[in-house]
Amino acid sequence: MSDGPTIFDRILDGEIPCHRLYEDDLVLAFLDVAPLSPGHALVIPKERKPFLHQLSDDSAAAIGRALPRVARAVLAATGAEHYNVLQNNGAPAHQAVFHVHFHIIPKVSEQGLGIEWNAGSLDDAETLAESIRKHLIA
Ligand code: DGP
Repeated sequence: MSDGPTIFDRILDGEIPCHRLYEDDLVLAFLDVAPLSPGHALVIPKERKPFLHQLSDDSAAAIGRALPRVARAVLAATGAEHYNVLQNNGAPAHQAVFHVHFHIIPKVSEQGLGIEWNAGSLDDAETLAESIRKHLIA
């Protein structure tokens, strides 16, 4: 991961064009340049952080407000009824652009996100839950 500006920084700065869908003080949404299905959109904070857990509460709240709005518009425009929201953090987790972004990906028959879901079992869950609770900051 380089520390330089990402492609999304350059979109935010107006250096690179995008198909803009929504914008407010804290959020921008635009069409993904390599869509998995028609209407595949990206919703990004204007705050320049690579990972979700680094976002300020204000950016996180703004993203939370924008996501359902953009999803409703994508569904209405494409006629899709189903969709996935995907948010990758880290190269091993398939993140390619190191600026927080949420994908809204309509699922239309075979088009959209394919998921391999290798479910495990819930072992010693309360120990783990207790550890996570201890790390949560109110
Ligand atoms: P991810 O693997 O979650 O980091 O996905 C990055 C997405 O960003 C990928 O679906 C393609 C999209 N993308 C990369 N470069 C550009 C660009 O220049 N413009 C737009 N609109 N999308 C881009």
